[in-house]
Amino acid sequence: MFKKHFGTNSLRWLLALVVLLLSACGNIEEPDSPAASPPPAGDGAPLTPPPMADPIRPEECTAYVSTNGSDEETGTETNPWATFQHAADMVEPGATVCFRGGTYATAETHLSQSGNSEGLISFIAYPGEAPILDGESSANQLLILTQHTSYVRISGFTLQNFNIWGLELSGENRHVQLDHLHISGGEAAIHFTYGESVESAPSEGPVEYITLQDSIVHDSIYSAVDCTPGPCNHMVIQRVEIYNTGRGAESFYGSDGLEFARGYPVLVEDCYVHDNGGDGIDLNSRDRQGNATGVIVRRNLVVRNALNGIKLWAGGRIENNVLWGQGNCAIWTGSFPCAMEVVNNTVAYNMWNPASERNWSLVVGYPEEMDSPPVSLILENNIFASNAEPLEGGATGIYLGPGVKLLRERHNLFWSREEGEITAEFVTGRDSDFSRAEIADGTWAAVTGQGQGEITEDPRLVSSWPNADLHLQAGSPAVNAGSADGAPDDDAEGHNRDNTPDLGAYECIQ
Ligand SMILES: [Ca+2]
Ligand SMILES: [Ca+2]
Repeated sequence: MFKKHFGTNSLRWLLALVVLLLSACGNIEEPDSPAASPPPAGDGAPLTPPPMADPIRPEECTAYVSTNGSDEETGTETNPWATFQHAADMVEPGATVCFRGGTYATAETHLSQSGNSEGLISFIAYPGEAPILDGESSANQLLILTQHTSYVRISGFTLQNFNIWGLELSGENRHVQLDHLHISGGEAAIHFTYGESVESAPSEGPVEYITLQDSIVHDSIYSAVDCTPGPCNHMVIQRVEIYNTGRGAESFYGSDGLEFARGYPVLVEDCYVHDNGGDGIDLNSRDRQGNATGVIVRRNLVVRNALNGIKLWAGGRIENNVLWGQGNCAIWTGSFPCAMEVVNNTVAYNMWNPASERNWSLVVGYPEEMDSPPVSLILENNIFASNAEPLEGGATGIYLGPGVKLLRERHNLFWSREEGEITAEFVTGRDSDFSRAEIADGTWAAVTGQGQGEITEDPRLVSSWPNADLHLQAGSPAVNAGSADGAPDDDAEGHNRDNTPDLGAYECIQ
């Protein structure tokens, strides 16, 4: 009887109550789409189930593919085709090919028909059904958009058991919409552009105007979503969960969750990027001229990646992200000349894993690829706290390189390394390390002309490593401590920030 009446709603209320008891600032909102909202921080479990396609109406289907169909048939609902390849060869602009549920043994499939600006060609799961494209460990690739194939939508498929790439856009592909996909395995789940090496020019050209939304990609050998050599321009990545890539024998360098070597603008938002063997999000590593414009990385939950969490080499805005559990520096930016904005992020409990390397929690303009890359920096409303387990020692404050110019640095909270919260190599005439006390007593502000509203207290986050929850506890000194004109309108979870924004990615919602 108890079980019978203890339904889903009751469970939700109970969960909500537990969260409320834990923290007055906790997130108690329901996820609004399968891959949209990260689970409570600390829950490393993959988001399931695989996302389904946005519903279309059955009457929108113009052709059908079914596991019991035949390519000799006409592709109607009652006489469906059998293979993706046949459907791809038959379609014209405006076509909507609906795939019935079931597992399709799939060989390398080349999509060479384009839609146009009046009508995409859509390959989509039939409403409510789940087609699976299975390479049976013999196909090296599953879906290949050949050079110039454009105006295509691919939605609602699972791609599995391929050896190299699940989905490839080989070059000169534009206006491609990828959504509600579940792709696992291979060397990369999704590969954009083609070239001899990361350093070479793309042999089939760039890809541009691509959206990847509401999808799950994981367990590739190298980078899960890989744009090398690039460039990938005008890219939108939203609500994608990327995890467990590069965890095998080939792990670490070159095994990022999202790796775009070249190209911009790029928007990466509302993604959950976790437990990858390299970096979480790595953009513009080969854009050596610097000054990448329109690169925005915001509202992502970036957790337990073995190297850096977010790495923007050539500029951009990093906003409202939550980063914990990285095995190395959480945010690494500005290796080339550029403008960087780092605003309202919560960066805490990185480098606590015993396998971690001790490094700074934020790096801007480190002389590595270039001597003293010139970087103009806005650094505002962030929390940097408890980065690296305190007993381990090591450099865990933030690093600002010799070429950094502070446009605005204010309203940040520093609570990691008492003797060196900020290392500022551009400062001359004194030691470049600024202690917590020197931030608190105004020394940092006097030297730089910045540093208004800084906080050097424990931010009182909800919970620590290894089950970190970086929401603020009620009464945190970060509450209402932000700069209003610098803060984004909403927080990482879409809550409107008030006139007194909190520091970090989460506004405290009472
Ligand atoms: Ca990388
Ligand atoms: Ca507030």
